[in-house]
Amino acid sequence: MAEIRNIVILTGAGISAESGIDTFRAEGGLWEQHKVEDVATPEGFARDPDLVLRFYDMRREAIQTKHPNPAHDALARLDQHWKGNLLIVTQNVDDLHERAGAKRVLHMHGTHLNAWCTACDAKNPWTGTLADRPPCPACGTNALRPDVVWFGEMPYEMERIYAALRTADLFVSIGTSGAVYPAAGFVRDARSLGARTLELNLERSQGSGWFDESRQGRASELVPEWVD
Ligand code: BJW
Repeated sequence: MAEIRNIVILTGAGISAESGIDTFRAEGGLWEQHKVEDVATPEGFARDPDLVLRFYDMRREAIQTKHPNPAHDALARLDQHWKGNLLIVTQNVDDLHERAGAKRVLHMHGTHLNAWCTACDAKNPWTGTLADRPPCPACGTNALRPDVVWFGEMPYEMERIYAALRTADLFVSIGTSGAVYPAAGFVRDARSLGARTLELNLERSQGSGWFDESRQGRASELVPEWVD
């Protein structure tokens, strides 16, 4: 990687699959057991907040019992040693990149570790449940929701992400199906701006044709192989 200085890495549910966290679109994945429009849209939340809060309580509880796998560990090593610019843009709401030791991480779809108060806009660190309708620690109103990005909502930190994509020499996509925009479009953006593009995924993603190179396999094997 001699000529490479600026790296953007996009991660998705596939990187955490071997830690035991369910992906969304696989057979037996979350969207097979739950209707996406019921649990991952603002309209679904307005219709049945209890259902949505229970869904996220269940996910938050599960994530807290899981641990980083060799793919997270490898990216953390890269983050610690890479002297150039590096940004790990994760679509995941889990904190396994951080728990592995990575620092340069951005959660574009939010985090299960915050509760967002829609009354006062406070983002409160959160490890407990939300379905029991606790009050917001900042304003006392019962208007907490998970701090995650649902369909139809604007993903976080888009300006920072596009700024990093503009100067990227290398864009690497790991464990994502390429089904959800705007993340699915990053490969085209990065490539049209001159970056080399690499995909590491169990299978070819929907946008696989846009990558200069696509390697298929388990993240716990492919990512350490690529990093070390
Ligand atoms: C392994 C593995 C192993 C398994 N090793 N690999 C065109 C342009 C722009 C927007 C749109 C558009 N068309 C439609 C839209 C709107 C919409 C959208 O994309 N809809 C699609 C269904 C078409 N997008 C939005 O609404 C977004 N907002 C938006 O666009 O705002 C306007 C805007 C426009 C332009 C610029 C900027 C903004 C918001 C999307 C929010 C998504 N939210 C969710 C829920 C988050 C909270 C939560 O966790 O519950 O995010 S949905 C869900 O999907 C979650 C994920 O982050 C996301 C992506 O899923 P991911 O990670 O790819 O998982 P899977 O399961 O799909 O794939 C896993 C992959 O891993 C598979 O390929 C496996 O093979 C692989 N794998 N095991 C390696 N061991």
